[in-house]
Amino acid sequence: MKLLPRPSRRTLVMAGAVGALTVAASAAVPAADAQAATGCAVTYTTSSWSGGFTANITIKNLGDAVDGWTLGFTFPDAGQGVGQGWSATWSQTGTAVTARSVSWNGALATGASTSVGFNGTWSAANPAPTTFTLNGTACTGTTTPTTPPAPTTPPPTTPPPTTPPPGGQTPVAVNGQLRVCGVNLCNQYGRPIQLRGMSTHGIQWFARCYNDASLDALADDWRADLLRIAMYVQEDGYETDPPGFTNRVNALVDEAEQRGMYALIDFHTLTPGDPMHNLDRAKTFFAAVSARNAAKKNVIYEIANEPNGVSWATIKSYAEQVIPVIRANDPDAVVVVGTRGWSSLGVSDGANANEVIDNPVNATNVMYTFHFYAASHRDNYRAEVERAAARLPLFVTEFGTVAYTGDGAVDVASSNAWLDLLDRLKISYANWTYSDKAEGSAALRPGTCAGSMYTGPGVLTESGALMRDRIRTPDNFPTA
Ligand code: IDC
Repeated sequence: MKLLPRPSRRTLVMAGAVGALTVAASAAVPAADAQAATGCAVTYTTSSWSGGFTANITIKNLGDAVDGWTLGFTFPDAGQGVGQGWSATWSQTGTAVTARSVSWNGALATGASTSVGFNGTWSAANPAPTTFTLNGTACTGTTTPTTPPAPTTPPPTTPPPTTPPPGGQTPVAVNGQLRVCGVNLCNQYGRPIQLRGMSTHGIQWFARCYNDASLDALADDWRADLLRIAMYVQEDGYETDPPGFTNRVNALVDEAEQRGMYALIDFHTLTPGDPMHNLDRAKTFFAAVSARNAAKKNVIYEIANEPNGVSWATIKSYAEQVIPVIRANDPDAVVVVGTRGWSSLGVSDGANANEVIDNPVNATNVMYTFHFYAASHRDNYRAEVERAAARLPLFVTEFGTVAYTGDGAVDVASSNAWLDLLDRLKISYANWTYSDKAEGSAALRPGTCAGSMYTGPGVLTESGALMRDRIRTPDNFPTA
């Protein structure tokens, strides 16, 4: 397993409850002082790079239960600013920042916590705020002074925001609520459609790549129909902070919705490959996201990225336990189920799609996942997809133009052969990845996400240029 280069991380913990004070560095939220009538503890963690940062904030209510809250803090440096935020309504006046709770996280019982965050900018320095208030009560505490990392390059100049008014109709406006009809994904008119878009990289590592400018570029410049939100469960993902990752996914669902794109919520299981290892987590996660997003038309649920080392029977059993949790809240949403052998329809395990055709998941409105990496998977996989597509609704929720490692050279011929096949069969797809990781599958050149430009020559890799060319052609969605 390769180690990822990580941005610098700092964690500060501030706690206060009627004089009680806990200050620690790199620690979890301290235990609550339950006797306090008002009080709060806040952790403020940043991942910084030159000119930008992501802040994740956990708010713990140490006082009586509240129904609706306002978090306040002041940036120490005049050059610090809040950009895109999530899980709260953010505003800034001068250096004073306010975050107001939103409908689903306003109720905070005594001892309960919630997570919010934002992508920010800084120029001279990026010190953490030293004082936080919750509903006007100071989360009293002091922080260890910290020195921000020196900028490695001059801060980029920020171009004016690129949020053109939606020109024409967006994919979600045209197609509305989707459903499976026969072996196809169909729109609100019952007509088969194909969605073409991009997958995030792991949101635990590449949060900085998903901001207003990058998502505007995906919707307007790439004309993508679909954003897949890859939420790893292991590898520092969901299991480390279920409420925080749930909030991040929900915020990205909203970002996609605002731009008229579909959002594919990917429960990115990979290692271990048995989805049953994460069954309880899956039930908790999907109960939360399906309740919160039930009224939206743009959400598709992908319940297990790549099962591996397990039988189809086990995957089917997992699906039949998770799908009812989703249906209880969001009865009409499409659910995509992973398949055996890293979602190869069993082919990478020496099997084939017959095990699914002969023993499908006992649920309606379900599709099956197929993944490929063009430099590793060629004719025999294409033949099986073509054969299976006549019998099963397929969704290519992830594929790469490179080798299965996610790295190496783009295989242009194989990638185009695959994309021609998917276009012909109207199979929807998301390409791995819309990120700037230094690996062949990433669409953005390394360093792109540290800046604010996501369009124009200069930002795309070879894979990114190929995928943008394929994705931005007209959709011609049927409307009757
Ligand atoms: C890879 C990423 C790589 C990261 C690794 C971590 O490209 O940067 O270090 O995950 O596990 C998949 C998986 C997907 C893989 C991708 C490439 O769904 O998580 O991403 N891949 O190896 N299946 C086949 C290939």
